[in-house]
Amino acid sequence: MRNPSVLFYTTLLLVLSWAGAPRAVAHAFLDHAAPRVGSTVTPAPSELTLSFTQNLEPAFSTVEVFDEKGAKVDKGDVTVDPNDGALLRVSLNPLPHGTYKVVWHVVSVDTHPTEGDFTFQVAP
Ligand SMILES: [Cu+2]
Repeated sequence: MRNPSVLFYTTLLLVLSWAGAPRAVAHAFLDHAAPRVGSTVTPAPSELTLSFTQNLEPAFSTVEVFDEKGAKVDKGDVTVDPNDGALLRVSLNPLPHGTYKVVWHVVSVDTHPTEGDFTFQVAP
């Protein structure tokens, strides 16, 4: 009768450590973007994509792109990719050369909100 008990508690411990460890770091942080954070690109991109470290809640995840004067230059059609729940997409208006600011607010599937911003440049 002793061995099944030891097995049970060993298994319980393994399950708890497996379940607990990822949860501690389970927020949706920006993993990478296209255009890349801080990059200079040419030609102008027609779409911005943000790839996060965790799947997103589509209803509460958004991104906006602004030009140097603060005018919004994205088309407002933010979607989470149907094939990749961690990928946020938005279409961009034709962008002249200049600096653009990306501002994102997302909620991961574990309900934790994160936000951030960065810039990229379109070369002449
Ligand atoms: Cu989280």
